[in-house]
Amino acid sequence: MVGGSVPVFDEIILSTALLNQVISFDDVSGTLVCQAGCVLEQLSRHVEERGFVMPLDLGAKGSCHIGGNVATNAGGLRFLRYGSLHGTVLGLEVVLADGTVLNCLTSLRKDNTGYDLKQLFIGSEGTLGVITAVSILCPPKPKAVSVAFLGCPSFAEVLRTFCTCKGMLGEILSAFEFMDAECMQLVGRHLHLARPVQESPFYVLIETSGSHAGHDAEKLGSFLEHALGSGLVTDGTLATDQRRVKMLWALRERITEALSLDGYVYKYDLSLPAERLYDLVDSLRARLGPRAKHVVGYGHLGDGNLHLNVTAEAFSEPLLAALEPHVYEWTAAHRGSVSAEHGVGFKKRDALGYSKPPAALRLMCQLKALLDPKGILNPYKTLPTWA
Ligand code: 2HG
Ligand code: ZN
Repeated sequence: MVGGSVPVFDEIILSTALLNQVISFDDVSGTLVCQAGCVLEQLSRHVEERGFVMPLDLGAKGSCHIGGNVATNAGGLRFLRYGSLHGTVLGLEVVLADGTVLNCLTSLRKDNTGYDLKQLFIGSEGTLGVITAVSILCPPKPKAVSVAFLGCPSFAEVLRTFCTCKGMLGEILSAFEFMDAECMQLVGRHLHLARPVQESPFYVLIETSGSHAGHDAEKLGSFLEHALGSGLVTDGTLATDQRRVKMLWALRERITEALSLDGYVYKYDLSLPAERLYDLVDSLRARLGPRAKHVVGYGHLGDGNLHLNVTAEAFSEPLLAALEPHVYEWTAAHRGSVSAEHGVGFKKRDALGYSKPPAALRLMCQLKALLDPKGILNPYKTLPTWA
């Protein structure tokens, strides 16, 4: 997405793939300690066998490493329920630029001993140190998971559905995702996934996870009755068995893949106030006209995170110039973030100023100079070009 892990000039590539051992799992607290090269899906299986789940889940789970997830502060599909890795990571082992092994691999929930150093490395994209091991808090595995896939007549109804949902489902709500009609057309066209509900301008995927299937079903049932009865949603389907839950999730999780089969993709990952989240998609469609094949909006509405993607037959400078800096200026004007969950990497480093004040950028550069004075760790990434 942002080229955070892509070598561009003269880098040496380190692989942590052989650091793939689970070190320990405490089944009272749910704390997993493992090496950085463990694949997320394998860790998920490991903790699920013990009655827990990983606090993060993302489309790339079959190949991504936990060390990379932490280094990039990956968001993903469980963010709404379990929050950011800044909260769930309890400790890290990191190798610093001078070779020092910084062992902060604690498993304590509370440790208020001055600066919380591990936070510096979460989301630093490997620019301040190399994460070699992670201690992470896993919540108990929910006993019942249900997914509702609904069609909404407009974005205003998507927002109202979200508010209603928070009110009526409360503590069992674990994901609230949305996608527009063009996303659905693209997953249909390129991946042959069937639309599970009537055609609508917008779709939402709501997941609930709880400890009592009967209790969750009752709550979800009365929410759906209300949503359908009041016109918030025009059609919907509900899944509780694992196979159908997965099938409904695939419609949302595989949008990225469908887009990549549509042509060249310009990708933006923005944090915006939920009420204004879709305005940018509408206004870009009008601005770009037939120059774009598709302008789509989808994402983690529950986290205020829009994935704005524009497809075209091929890369073109004029189209890029119509997108940037417009998208960033629009985001800054609405006090959003130019990178919600995918980080800065190589591509976004000169857009940082739209989301961070100069004093914050200076401090980032000072930290980089302190921890990596020779600039050997993931060079050309994360920090502004002028740094
Ligand atoms: C998702 O939520 C990913 O599907 C990818 O974060 C977003 O490709 C994208 O724009
Ligand atoms: Zn995402």
